Amino acid sequence: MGMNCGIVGLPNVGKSTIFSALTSAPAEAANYPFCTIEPNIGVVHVPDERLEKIAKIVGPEKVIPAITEFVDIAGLVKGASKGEGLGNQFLGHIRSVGAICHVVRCFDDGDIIHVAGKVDPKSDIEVINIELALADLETVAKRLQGVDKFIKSQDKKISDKAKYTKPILEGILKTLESGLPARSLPLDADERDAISDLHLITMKKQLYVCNVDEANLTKENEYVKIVKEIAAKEGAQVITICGKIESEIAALESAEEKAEFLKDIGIEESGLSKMIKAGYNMLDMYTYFTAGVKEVRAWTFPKGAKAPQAAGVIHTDFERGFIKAEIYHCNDLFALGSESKLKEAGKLRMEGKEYEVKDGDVIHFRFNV
Ligand SMILES: Nc1nc2c(ncn2[C@@H]2O[C@H](COP(=O)(O)OP(=O)(O)O)[C@@H](O)[C@H]2O)c(=O)[nH]1
Ligand SMILES: [Mg+2]
Repeated sequence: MGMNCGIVGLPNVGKSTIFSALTSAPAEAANYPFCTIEPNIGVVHVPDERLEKIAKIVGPEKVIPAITEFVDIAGLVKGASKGEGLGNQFLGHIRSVGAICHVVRCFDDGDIIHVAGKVDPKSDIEVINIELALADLETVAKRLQGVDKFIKSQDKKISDKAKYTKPILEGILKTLESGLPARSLPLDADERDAISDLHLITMKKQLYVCNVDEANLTKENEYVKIVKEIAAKEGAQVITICGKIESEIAALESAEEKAEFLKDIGIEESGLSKMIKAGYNMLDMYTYFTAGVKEVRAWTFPKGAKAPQAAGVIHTDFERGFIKAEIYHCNDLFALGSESKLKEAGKLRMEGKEYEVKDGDVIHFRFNV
C-alpha cells in the first residue's frame, strides 16, 4: 500500500489550499530520488521532535527528516461512485493511497460557494462516506459473485482460499450495507490479508481535518463539535486547521518567522504539522534514526521489520550484505546526554539478523558487499 495520504472532501472545502500550503516547502527531491513528483502529489518532511533532539546532541552538518506524501484528490461529489462529476476514475487514486485525510468545511464564508448550499459538516461527511462505501460495495459484490465458482474449483488451493474468503466478504458487505465503513468490522491480520487485494477504501484509516476560519482556530466552533462526535463514533482522529492561515504561514521564509507568527495567533503547533504527523501515523510505519557527524537522519520502516529489512530502507546493499547493527534507543541518549555516556552505561548493543527494530532506535549498520 502507498506510503501516502489522499486528501479528499467535497469541492470548495479547502483541499487544494491545504495541499499547496503543505507542499510550499517541498522536501528536497535530491535526497529522495525515488519520488516522482506530480502536480497533485507532494512530498513533505515529517516533523519529529526526537530528530531535533538527537541533532542537538550529535551536532551533525545536516539533518534530514523522514518524508511522506500527500495527494490532492479532486472530484468527489454526490453520485461520484455512479459516474457523476469526474466519474469514478479518481476512486482509483483513493484506492491506491495508504490512508485518507478527509477535509470538512467548518468555516462560513458567503463568497465561497458550498456545493450543497450551506455549511453542514454532518451531511458533507455523509455524502463523501456514502460515495466511498458505494464504491467498496460494488467491489465486494463483484468479488462475491465470482466466489462460488472458485469454491467449486478442482484446484484445492483456490477452493480453500475462496471458502475462507467468502464469509469475510459477506461480513464486509453487511457492514457496508448498514452504513458503516469496512474498517469497523473486526478482522484479524489473516482475514485482512485475504481481502487486501481489493484495496477497499473504507478499510483505510481516516483522519478528519476540520477547515475552520481564523477566528475559530483556538476555540472549538459548533461545526467542529459535530465532526468530533462523528469521528468519536468511528474511532477516527480529528484535527483542526485554518487553510487560509496555513497558506500565510507557509509563505513566510524562515522557521523563526513561522514560530513568531504562531505565537502571535496563540497556537503552539501549525495545523500542517499536526496533519503531517497524524497522516504519517496512520500509515502504520515506525521511524529509526542514523546519527553521525555528517548527518542525522530519520528513516521510515514497516512495523515488525527485522534489522536487515530496516537496513534495506537505506540501500538494498545494506540488506544483502547485512552483518550486524549497533543500536541504542533515542530515549537512552536523551536520558544520558551523550553517546560516550551511553557507551559507559552499556546502552549501546550489538544486534543480529533476528532483531526486531523499534520505533526510535538509533542504528549504525555494519554490512559487507
Ligand atoms: N475563509 C476561508 N476560505 C478558505 C479557507 N480555506 C480555503 N478557502 C477558500 O475556499 C475556496 C476553495 O478552496 P480550495 O482549496 O480550492 O477547495 P477545494 O475545492 O476543496 O480544493 C478558495 O477560494 C479558498 O481560498 C479558509 O480556511 N477560510
Ligand atoms: Mg481543489
